[in-house]
Amino acid sequence: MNRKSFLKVGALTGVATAMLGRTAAQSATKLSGPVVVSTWDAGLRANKGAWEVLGAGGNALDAVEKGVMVTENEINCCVGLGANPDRDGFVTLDACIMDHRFNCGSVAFLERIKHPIAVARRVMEKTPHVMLVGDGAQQFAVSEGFPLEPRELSPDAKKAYKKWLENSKYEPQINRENIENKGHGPFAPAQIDGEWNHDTIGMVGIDANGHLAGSCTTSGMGFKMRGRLGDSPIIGAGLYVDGEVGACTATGQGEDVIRVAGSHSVVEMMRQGFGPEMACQKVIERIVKIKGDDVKKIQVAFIAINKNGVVGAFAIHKGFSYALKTNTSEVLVKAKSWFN
Ligand code: SD4
Repeated sequence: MNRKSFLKVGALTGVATAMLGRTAAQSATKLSGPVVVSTWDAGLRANKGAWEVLGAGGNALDAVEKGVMVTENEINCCVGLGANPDRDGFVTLDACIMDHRFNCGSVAFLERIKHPIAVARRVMEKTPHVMLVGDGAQQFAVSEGFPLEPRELSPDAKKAYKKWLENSKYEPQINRENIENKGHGPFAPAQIDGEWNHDTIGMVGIDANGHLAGSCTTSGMGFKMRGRLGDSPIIGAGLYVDGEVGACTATGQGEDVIRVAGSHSVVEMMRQGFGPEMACQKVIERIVKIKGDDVKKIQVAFIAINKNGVVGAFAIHKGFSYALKTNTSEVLVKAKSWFN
């Protein structure tokens, strides 16, 4: 990010950074207009998609669905059918979506469907359930008109999988140098060619009417055990929205987000009066405490927005960034972290 962008962020998030304590959070002033925020640099492009809805006066739920679909569509990105497979060579996808009135939908272990987030929304709107998984989720998607895509790895995923097969290591392994540079990637694929694969996008936002919504979609950790689910499709872990309080989404080592009901815990911190950044920090501190020395081996990050449109984030390790878009600004922001 260039200096100009940093300055813009500074101006925009001046309110946010001031909101570290309870008292300050309670007196937060409302930002004017919609706000959307999403994880990692891919979030910049996703936010543009969301803005087609928000900028035209549309609602937050449509925006967060449309926004992350941009990332699901990016063949050489990190999320969706172009992403890394599980250790048996199959891409399996997880996603969830939630609105400001506790309506939520989720799909997990879904194969051969391009837009899991859109299926998650259909689960929310067209079934009496919150979550569908595996073959059942796929069957539902097909019955809703989603095409069954070929079971074929993208060229990047093919290459990464071949490389991974050389050692087939399934241990969270940290390359400290890389974590500092790229901020992510506890599993083996992260080490390939020194690049971290961000295999998730989480997005939370507020529309012009003050309604919050959130979405989260992922291929999960690359080379995971077949059938493994992370936090991303789990309401309360990878995503949580309370229309009266705020919204949060998570990225990183899903197992450790699930353990602390991560996104829900962050929202509860905001309910108690903490600003979004401090709320994220509090839950990261809980993970740090639980993990002991092992915390050096994992990355977790949260982004949150409160009912006033104030945004905050916090990660275990440095290098995590999030994309923020408002009426006046479009920036990538480096989050604060436990380790510096
Ligand atoms: C998972 N939380 O499946 C996801 C991974 C992730 O960027 O966030 N990757 O555990």
